[in-house]
Amino acid sequence: MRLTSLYDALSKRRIHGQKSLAVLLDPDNLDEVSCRQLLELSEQHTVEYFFVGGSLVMNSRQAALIRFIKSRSSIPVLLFPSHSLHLDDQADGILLLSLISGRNPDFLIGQHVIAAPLLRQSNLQILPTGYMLVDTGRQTTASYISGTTPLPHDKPGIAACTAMAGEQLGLRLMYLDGGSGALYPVAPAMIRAVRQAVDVPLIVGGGINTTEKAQAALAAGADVIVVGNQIEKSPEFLAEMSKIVRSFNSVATKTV
Ligand code: 1GP
Repeated sequence: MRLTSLYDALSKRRIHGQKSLAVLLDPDNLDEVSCRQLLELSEQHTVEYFFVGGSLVMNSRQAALIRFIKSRSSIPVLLFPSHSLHLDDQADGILLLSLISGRNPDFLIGQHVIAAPLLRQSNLQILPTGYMLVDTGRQTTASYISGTTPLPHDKPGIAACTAMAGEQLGLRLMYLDGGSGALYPVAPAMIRAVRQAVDVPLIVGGGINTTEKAQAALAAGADVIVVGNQIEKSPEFLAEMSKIVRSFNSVATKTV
């Protein structure tokens, strides 16, 4: 499988210490009016990626949502699927998630087998991602639906070894996720441990709902922070998040 331009860009940003902001758009929670507002804000304030998906996706709005984004924005859309049915060729790429924190074969490899021929036919750029759910205070939809136990919040060593194994198996991104609406975000100590354990770009999300939490995740070594809920609740939070990422990047540029 050839590595893709989206992956190359992420890798280069990581090498140059450039952080990125990803906004999670959940088709279950977004109507056209709020989506339009978010797209306008994303044009005014830099956003590197839109992640589209959610743990359930109960409605059939995903295709319409992606069409809407693609008609109004050039920001890359990455699918963030919860199962093999959530493919959509209108997106630019897919975070092909293997749930390596869990021991459910269906989410480690099973869904991927079902999706493989469809993915091969599609134009989607594939980003093989080690997906790690972390316990962040309450059971999330993702851990419930996947039937997996998340990584203990205060065991950075387990997360580091899990990421290391994922990298050794050939996964090209790691995603530490507290799950949408997590009571508290992934601990900086865990982000730091994973950052030190692997070379691949590191995505961190779940429960990032203040500038301090975003700052802490970036300082600990996240290359991409993902924000969903808080931006859905207060769209202007997108501007604050973008500002924090830009301030990290301007320091990184000066020190290169
Ligand atoms: C969840 O990482 C994402 O998979 C985003 O979480 O909605 O809590 O920002 P929030």
